Amino acid sequence: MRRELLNCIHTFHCQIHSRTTTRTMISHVKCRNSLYPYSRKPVNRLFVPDDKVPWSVNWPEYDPPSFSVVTKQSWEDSDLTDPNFKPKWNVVDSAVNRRSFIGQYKLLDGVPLNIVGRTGLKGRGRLGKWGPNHAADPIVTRWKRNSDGYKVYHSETKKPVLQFVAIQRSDTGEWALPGGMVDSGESVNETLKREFCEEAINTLSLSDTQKEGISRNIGDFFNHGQKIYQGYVDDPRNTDNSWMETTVTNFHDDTGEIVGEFPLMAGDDATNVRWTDLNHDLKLYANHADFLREVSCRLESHG
Ligand code: RP5
Repeated sequence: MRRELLNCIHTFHCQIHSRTTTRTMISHVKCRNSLYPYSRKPVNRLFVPDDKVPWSVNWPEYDPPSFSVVTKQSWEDSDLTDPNFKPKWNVVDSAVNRRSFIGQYKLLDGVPLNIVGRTGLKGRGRLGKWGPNHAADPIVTRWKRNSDGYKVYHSETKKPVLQFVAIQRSDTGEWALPGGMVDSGESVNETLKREFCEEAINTLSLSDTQKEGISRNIGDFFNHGQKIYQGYVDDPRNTDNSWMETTVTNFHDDTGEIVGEFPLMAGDDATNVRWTDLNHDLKLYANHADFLREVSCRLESHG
């Protein structure tokens, strides 16, 4: 009875999910009403109730604090008051993608406005770009198997258990997908593979010959992904003027003989890496758990 109920809930959830994913799966919770993450001094956001999120809702007194971290890295946008900085919004601007997957974002006094709505904080926060900051998130999956190589089925739902590669972020300590920013001029496919290799296999520590070997082995695997989502990320770093967007792609190793056999080693921005069982109550960075739910529905796994 309990199994039937669980399966029924899962099926219902998947039906709802398939109607809402990719275009409208927008969550805007972790970037509101919280302390801004990992700042030396606490940065408080102004409280933004649900009904005041849309910019179209009149709120004349809205005057949130401002916070921007300036590191002077080459990929970082300059201050908008810099006369030499002349970004072109809503287009690909000299190899920097300033378009949003959601649509045209508006500007207020020349400053981009968060495409989803208010966050209670002005400025660029810790993000490098004003407006959309584009990332790519690979979801690398395999079936959980027992020591004899047979798939493991969940005792209650009787569905096969899926495992995915998760990394632990060095900044917040939260578990997350091994994603990262799309570099200027880089294709999303290149980012997906590069970020997985850097964060989950630690290719940055390998010699060029070792890197080439790995690249040959997993190159083909990374050419056959299933796009899961393109759009806004509910990232705790988002502000009223800077926000994360991502392309999420699932790379599934059905036999477990390709990437499933790879020795994982955390590298770059990751302090830990592991194969993680997919479960409905996973707590992950930003809204990464939403993306995994979609994969679970598509592959009909437990979760
Ligand atoms: C999230 O931040 C994205 O989904 C991606 O996982 C990540 C990219 O930022 P960094 O890990 O490069 O900081 O919003």
